[in-house]
Amino acid sequence: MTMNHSIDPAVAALLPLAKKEGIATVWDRYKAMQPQCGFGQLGVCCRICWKGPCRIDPFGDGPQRGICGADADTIVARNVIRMIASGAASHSEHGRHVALALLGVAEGKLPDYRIRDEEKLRAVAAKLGLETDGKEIPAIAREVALATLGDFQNQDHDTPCTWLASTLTEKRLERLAGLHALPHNIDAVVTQILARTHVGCDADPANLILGGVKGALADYDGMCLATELSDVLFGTPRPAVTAANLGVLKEDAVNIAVHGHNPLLSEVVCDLALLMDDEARRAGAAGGINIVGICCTGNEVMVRHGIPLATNYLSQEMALVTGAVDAMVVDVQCIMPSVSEIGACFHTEIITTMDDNRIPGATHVRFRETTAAENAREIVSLAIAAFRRRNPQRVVIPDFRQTAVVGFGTEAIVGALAALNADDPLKPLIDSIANGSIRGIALFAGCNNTRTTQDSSFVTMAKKLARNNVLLLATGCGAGSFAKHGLMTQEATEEHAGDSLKGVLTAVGTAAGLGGPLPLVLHMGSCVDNSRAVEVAVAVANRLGVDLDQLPLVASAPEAMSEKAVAIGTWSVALGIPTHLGTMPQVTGSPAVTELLTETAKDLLGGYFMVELDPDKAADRLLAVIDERRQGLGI
Ligand code: XCC
Repeated sequence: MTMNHSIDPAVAALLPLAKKEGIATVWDRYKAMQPQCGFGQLGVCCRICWKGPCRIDPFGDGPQRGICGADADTIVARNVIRMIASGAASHSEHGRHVALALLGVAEGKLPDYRIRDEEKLRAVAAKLGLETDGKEIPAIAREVALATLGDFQNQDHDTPCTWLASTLTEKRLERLAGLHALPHNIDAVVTQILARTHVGCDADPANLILGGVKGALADYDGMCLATELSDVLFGTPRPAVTAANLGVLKEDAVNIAVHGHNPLLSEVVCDLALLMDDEARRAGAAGGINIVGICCTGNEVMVRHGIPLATNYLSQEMALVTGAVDAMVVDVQCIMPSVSEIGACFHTEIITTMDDNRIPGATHVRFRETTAAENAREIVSLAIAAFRRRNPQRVVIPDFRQTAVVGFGTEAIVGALAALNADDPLKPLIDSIANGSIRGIALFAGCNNTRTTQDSSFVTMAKKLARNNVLLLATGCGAGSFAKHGLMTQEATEEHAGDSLKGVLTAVGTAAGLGGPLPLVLHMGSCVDNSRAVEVAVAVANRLGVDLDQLPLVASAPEAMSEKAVAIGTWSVALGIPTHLGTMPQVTGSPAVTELLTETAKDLLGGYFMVELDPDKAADRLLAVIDERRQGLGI
């Protein structure tokens, strides 16, 4: 394996240090894992019952059926939709947590939280079809929370989830209803996937995949409500200038890395850090407390409050290798269990906070919304105490940080466009697409994966697409990649955008008071914030009177890794969006499932998966798809 681990210069700077200290990283473990199981890679290994494990011989000489009789198509389909169920469960559990918090705030039970964006609350209520006239904020919040929780409780199969039904185009809803793919209840749909994939149940690959599509749409519903209600509680993203990469750690400050996904924890830690800054200074930290983000928690606080991003998924361990992180505070999802072992090599407190997400060796502070400030105070105190134990001789902060202009949620994008046309903000965007100044739109999402060189495909594809005048949106660890590599700057627009795209970004950015163009890639937020991109697309589609599968819009997850990414990719396809994967999905052991996802989906849904591991070729394929869509629209 001669592949480079990462194009991130901070990673390159720290890997030799990790080696010298005898610290194993994700890349060492990846190497030790080679060769990886070929059956697993093809998706043909079944571990669903204890007669197994069974695996299908991909070459046809050995068994073609598992002990129960399931063939490769059944096994692959079951495996992939179980991944979707887990992804949907993860996003939606996060969403439920936020919805319950909103209810608690509305009922005056959570003194450490408040509604920070009343305008957004009213907008959300209107979107859900709730009457708000003459009602006080707590009453509206309560109704919104209850309507949202209905998406976890509704037992009427013919009534689709509220958020889904109020955020997609009519045509899309009809199409999905025709396929019986509209979820009525997030929890029920996740449960149904687990039930139908139990030994001896659904064996029809097409039927299973359709069940997976429904699960993926439940995932969309869960992330949509998580995003929108988080805005209500914590503020809607606004453009802000901040920075990314490990150079945002400070030698003279108590460095607290917030890592995971759910803003309910990180927001209160940020609040408490402000209040406890003096305490940190008294402990000898002249720079006070420095909060930095990792993964999607990092993206959440970055787009809302301009908190710098330390790094994205694959290099989370590197943050610890700097010896400068005093506490890594984690909640849920994408936290490598290895962090506690690496933290123990230093003075770093690894603090878990959620009772159902613990890591051996970490300190557990039981986080409750009812006692949030008290819990956050304990967390920050642990960080300050750890700072006192920090060994300055072991601190190596690589001097890499890039400016990042972030915070482009739907409201911010529409707000910027309104500077050009206050009466009809979407018009400048639509005109630019119609006249070809913007050739198309690409949403970059998804993770990092050891199977590719970290960040490399993101950067290669984005530069090529931008040169070809494609407007770029990003979320999750994809957004982290762009932020770390300086592509969320005005300079990047000057350097990499094609002439007509540059013209549009400059006109909008200048009118919006940015004193120059919008950044080359617009940071929309965390993974749950992919729903923001859908919101923009739906607004454009409605305005044009077309459906989503007619727009020159594509999505790409060049380094997809997690079950959540499988769920997101699948709803992206279900919404009609051609969706590129830059890592090989574990489905190719079934020609039937592969065909369903890459070909049949096109007829049924308008969207489909495209797999291309070479980023340069992937960009070409996306451009071709964009042009095909433009032709279809006659533009
Ligand atoms: Fe996790 Fe969201 Fe993937 Fe990053 S992008 S590795 S899921 S943190 Ni969501």
